[in-house]
Amino acid sequence: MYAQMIKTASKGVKTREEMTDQEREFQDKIDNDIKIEPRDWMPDDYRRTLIRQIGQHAHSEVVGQLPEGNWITRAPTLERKAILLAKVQDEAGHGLYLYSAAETLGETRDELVKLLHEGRMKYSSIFNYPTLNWADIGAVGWLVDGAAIVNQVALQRTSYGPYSRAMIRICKEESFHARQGYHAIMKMAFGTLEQKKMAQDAVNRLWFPAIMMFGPTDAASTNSDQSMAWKIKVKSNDELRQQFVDQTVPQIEYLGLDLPDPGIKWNEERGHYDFSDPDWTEFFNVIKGNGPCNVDRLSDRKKAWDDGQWVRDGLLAHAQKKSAAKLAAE
Ligand code: BYC
Repeated sequence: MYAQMIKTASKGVKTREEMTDQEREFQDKIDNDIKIEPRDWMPDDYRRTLIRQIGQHAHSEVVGQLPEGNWITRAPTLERKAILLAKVQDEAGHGLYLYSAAETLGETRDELVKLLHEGRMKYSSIFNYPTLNWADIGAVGWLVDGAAIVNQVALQRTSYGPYSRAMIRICKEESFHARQGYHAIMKMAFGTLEQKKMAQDAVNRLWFPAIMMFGPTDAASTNSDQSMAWKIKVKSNDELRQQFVDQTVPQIEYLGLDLPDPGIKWNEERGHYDFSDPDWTEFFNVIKGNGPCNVDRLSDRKKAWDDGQWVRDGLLAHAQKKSAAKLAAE
């Protein structure tokens, strides 16, 4: 269904006068913070935007397993290995909650996965960067999951019931993820000189990709106006990015690391840290499929999907056999 509905930018937000009676009634529910549930009437564009965002979010959780999964066998201790294994498994669970939320909108998981594999749906830009060493794994947990939490805490209040409820559960697990990442990077930052250098290098490389996770600037964001009017998004890309910078800079300072951006400076007047813009040309290039790892990530996902076909076939055959036996017994 979504494949037929795909389009890139949302149109301008309708004024109340331009809305039909049904659309006005829908907007009133949103304005009064009444959650929209699967069987409720909703505008086609609301449904499409949700399928796009939730589908993209689900894909990010699943593709996001790759850069970390790659390090499970090379974790430095048994304890770190067990923690990383649990975290990476959680991400698969997050993907499942989110694909299920998208299914309540009438879109199947198989169709969304197909669109991902055909390069017709996106996933978070951050997972197109490599994890070169163990310090990167700490930095991913701390910065990437940290950025994800900032975004997802806000999304707990999103207007679509199943998405909001999935977020509440995901946020609980996500905070463990960020803490384990900070703990791992802390060990390195307070470790030997060589370990500290590795931690610094990881932060330097991952800082800008992490702040790009919040999407383009509000001025360049094509979907924000409508998504905020429908409270699919409750905070803007720039607001969330600022919140992340404000909470993370003191953590970098606590670690005794250098700030990864010379533009980071406390602004007394604004009550926030100033920071430099990431390279937006790089961002748009990465989301178009030209980042350092896009090709590998997609081919790894396709291989995993194809290799798992026999498991899906087996489960389906078992379920069909069970329901046939149940019918025969009735
Ligand atoms: N990467 O109009 P905008 C995790 C696209 S997983 C790629 O502002 P929107 C984890 C955007 O789709 C956490 N594309 O968009 C997992 C749009 O293009 P289309 C993942 C991006 O949707 C495993 C265009 O740029 N979190 O943490 O209003 C291990 C214009 O943007 C990105 C979520 O998915 C990006 N970063 O706002 C470890 C959160 N940013 O679709 C960790 C849910 C923008 O029109 N999603 N684009 O062709 C959201 O909150 C919103 O979708 C965004 C973007 C804030 C990301």
